[in-house]
Amino acid sequence: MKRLLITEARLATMVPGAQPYGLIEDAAIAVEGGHIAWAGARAGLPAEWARAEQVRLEGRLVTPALIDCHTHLVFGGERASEFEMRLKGASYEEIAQAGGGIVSTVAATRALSEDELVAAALPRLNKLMAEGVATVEIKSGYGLSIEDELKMLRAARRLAALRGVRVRTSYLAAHAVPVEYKGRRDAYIHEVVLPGMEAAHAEGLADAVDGFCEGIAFSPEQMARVFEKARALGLPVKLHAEQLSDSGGAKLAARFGALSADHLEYLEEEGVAAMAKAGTVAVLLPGAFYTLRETSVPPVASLRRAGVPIAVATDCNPGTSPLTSLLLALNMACTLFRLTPEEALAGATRQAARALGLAEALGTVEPGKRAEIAVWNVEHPAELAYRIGFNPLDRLIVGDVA
Ligand code: DI6
Ligand code: FE
Repeated sequence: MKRLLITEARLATMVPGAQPYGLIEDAAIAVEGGHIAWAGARAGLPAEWARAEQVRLEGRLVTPALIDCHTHLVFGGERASEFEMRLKGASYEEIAQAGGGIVSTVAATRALSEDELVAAALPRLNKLMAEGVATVEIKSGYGLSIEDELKMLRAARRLAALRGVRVRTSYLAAHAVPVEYKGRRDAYIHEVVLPGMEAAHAEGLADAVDGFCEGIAFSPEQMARVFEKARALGLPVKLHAEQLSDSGGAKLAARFGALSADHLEYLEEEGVAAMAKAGTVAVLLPGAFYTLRETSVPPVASLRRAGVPIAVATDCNPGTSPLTSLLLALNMACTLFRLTPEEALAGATRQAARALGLAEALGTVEPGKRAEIAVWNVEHPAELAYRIGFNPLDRLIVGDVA
């Protein structure tokens, strides 16, 4: 098995404990067969590692590789004209009701082949990876027919092989009602969402099932039907909840033991309590908050008090968050939502891993985890959230350390 010793690192393990960021000065990380075998202060390195091949980082900061746990990276077209409409005063909901919004991206996505979708998504994926992202969640949800949803999921999976990145896919057919089902949401769920989930599962294309619980999308009762099917298939669930109003989505997600409830700008205390009890991660998406010029802030202090794990992601999508910088999302989470830089970084590492059900393998630098680390040209981990539009990544060291 290939062995590698990383030395001269300032290591932010992101393991919770006495030290902020789990920081270890003059650290060494021993890697074997793609896993971390040992990590700690160099002085304590077991003698057997003394002669392993070494990579010296000359004091650079090391963190777990970043994880973007909520994206809609695969889609066709763009929505700059909607951006212009909103600047003239139209709201997101008004545009959606007038046939714009998600369904306009559906038309553009249906028009592309799987190959074309891959090609459209690659520059966005490249941009995320250039900032230290080694795991990215990608949702369907712009196909809204069985074949087009499967096409999106296949395209997402192909990105993984093309770029050596870990992709987790979420089946999001319950994202919007397509034009051909206008006014017939229940029929859409019955005829498309549920059988499509079965087809995605049969092809091994879905790691989780997601939905959009909102007045302009699906009710908690409709989402419950979707989640029951997911449960029957053994698929974990997550939910876009309380983004534009308090619709009871977080409570529903918690009732189904969801991995995460995402957005949460309108989350109330009851939802916070339900999430805490269920261990559901709160995924905050400041890019969407910023783009929509939202004024209601997710209840960060309540989430903290209740011990709900908080993750941060880009929500990269053409409508509400045309954002391909996870570092900028961390900055926004601090400035707009008042997360601490440590919480923000945990939100894109340890807590993001949890939001994807990958906490056992990823998200911290400690023995037993996958060796997936980001090396940065900064002194202190707070700098990752502090800068705006600056990329200090030195390199990503991933997987089998080829
Ligand atoms: N909420 C969002 O912010 C994205 N999806 C969702 O349910 C927006 C998707 C879009 O507008 O294209
Ligand atoms: Fe989203």
